[in-house]
Amino acid sequence: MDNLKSPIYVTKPSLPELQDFFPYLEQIWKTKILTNNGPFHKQLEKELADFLGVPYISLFANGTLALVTALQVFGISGEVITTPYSFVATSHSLLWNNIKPVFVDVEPEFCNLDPEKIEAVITSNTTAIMPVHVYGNPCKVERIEEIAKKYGLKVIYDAAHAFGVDYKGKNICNYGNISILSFHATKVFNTMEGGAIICHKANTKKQIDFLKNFGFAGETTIMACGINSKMNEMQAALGLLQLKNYNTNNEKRREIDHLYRQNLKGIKGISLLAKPENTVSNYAYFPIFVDEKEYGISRDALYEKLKTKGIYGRRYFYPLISEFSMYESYDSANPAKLIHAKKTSQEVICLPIYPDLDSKEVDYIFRCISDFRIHSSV
Ligand code: T4K
Repeated sequence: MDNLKSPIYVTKPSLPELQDFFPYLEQIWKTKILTNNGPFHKQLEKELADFLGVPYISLFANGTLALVTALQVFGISGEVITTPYSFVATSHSLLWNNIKPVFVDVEPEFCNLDPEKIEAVITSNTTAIMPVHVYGNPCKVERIEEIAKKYGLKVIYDAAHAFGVDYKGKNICNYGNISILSFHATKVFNTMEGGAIICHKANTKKQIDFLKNFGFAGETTIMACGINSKMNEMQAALGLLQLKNYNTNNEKRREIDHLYRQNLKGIKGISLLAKPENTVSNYAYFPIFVDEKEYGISRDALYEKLKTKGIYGRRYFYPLISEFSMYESYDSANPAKLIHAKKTSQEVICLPIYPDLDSKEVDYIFRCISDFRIHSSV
C-alpha cells in the first residue's frame, strides 16, 4: 500500500468524545432506566423533531424495523411499487408484511424511482409506493404525490440515507405519508444501530409507539401484532451527543464532496451525480460511475485495483434487489424493464466519505483513480 498507514473504508463512523458519554452512562446506571421510553429516549425524540423540523418522530432499534412498522401502521397490503436500486432492507420490509414488491426502473439523473414508470404498473392490488431517496438525493416528490393522489395510494419514503436533507425549504421527511430514517453506524447520524419513523399526526405516532412495543395500548390491551423494536437508553443518549456534532461533521463532508468534484470531473470515463437543486444535502455518499469504454477498465476492475491500494469503496447498489435469487422470479424483476437501474448498478462505486477523511487521503484516492485510467489499455 503506497503512502497509507491504514486502509480507507467507505465510511468511518463519527463518535463523540468518550468522556462526554460518561455522564449519560452514570445517569443510566443510577436510575436503572435502560429502555421503554426512558428520559433520554423522550429527549432525543423532542430534540430530533426540533432539529429536523418534522412534526412527530418515533425512535426505533434500527431502520429496517422502522420500515416494517411504517407499512403496518397504514395497513398496507397487496402490492407496493418500489425501486430495485436500494439496500435489500427496502424490499425485505415488504416481504415481512406479506406484500408483493413491484419493481420499477430508476431515473438516470439521481438513481431514484422514476415516477413516469409508476402508472403503468398500478393494479387493483396496489396500495402504496415506497420510493428511496438514494444517497440522500430527493426523489421527484411532487410528481410522486400527484400520482399517489390520483390513485389513492399511500407514499412511504425510505429516507434511510436522507438524515438532515432539506428540499425546497423543508425537511425531506415532511413529504409523503410517512418516512423512515436509519441511524446505523454507517450513516451520517448514528446511534450505533437505530432508526426512526417520521409522521404527520399525533394519532399515527401513538399507533407506531404501540406497534414498536408488542402492540401494547395500555397495560392490558393489545391493538395489533406489534413487535419489539424500541431504541434503548444508551442509543438515545449517544444520539443526543451525536446531534451536537452533526453540523460540524456535515461541513467536513461538504468539503470532501467539493474536493472530489473538483478533482474527478476531468477524468474521462468517470461521471458523477449532479448536485440536486433546491436541496440542503447531507453528503452521505459519493458515488462515481465508470464507463468501461471511456475509462479503459471495468467498474469491477477499478474496484479491485483500488482495494490493492487500500481503498475500500462499495458497490452500493450491486446487485440490484431484483437480482437476488429470492426476488428474481417476480415479473417486475425482468431486467429488460429495469434498464437504468441495471446500468447504474454495473457502473457504480461509492468512494469513501466521512468527516475524518483528510484532503491528503482524498487526493490519494483521486490520484489512484486517475492513474488507473492512464495505465489502462485505451
Ligand atoms: N433502507 C436503505 C435504503 C438502507 O440503505 C438501509 C441500510 C436500510 C433501509 C436499513 O437500515 P438499518 O436497518 O441498517 O438501520 C451497510 C449497513 O449495514 C446498512 O445499514 C446500510 N443501509 C447499507 C447501505 O450499508 P454494509 O454491509 O455495506 O456495511 P459494512 O458493515 O460492510 O460497513 C461498511 C464499512 O463501514 C466497513 O467496511 C467499515 C465501516 N464500518 C462499518 C461498521 C458497521 C465501521 O468502521 N464501523 C462499523 O461499526 O451495509
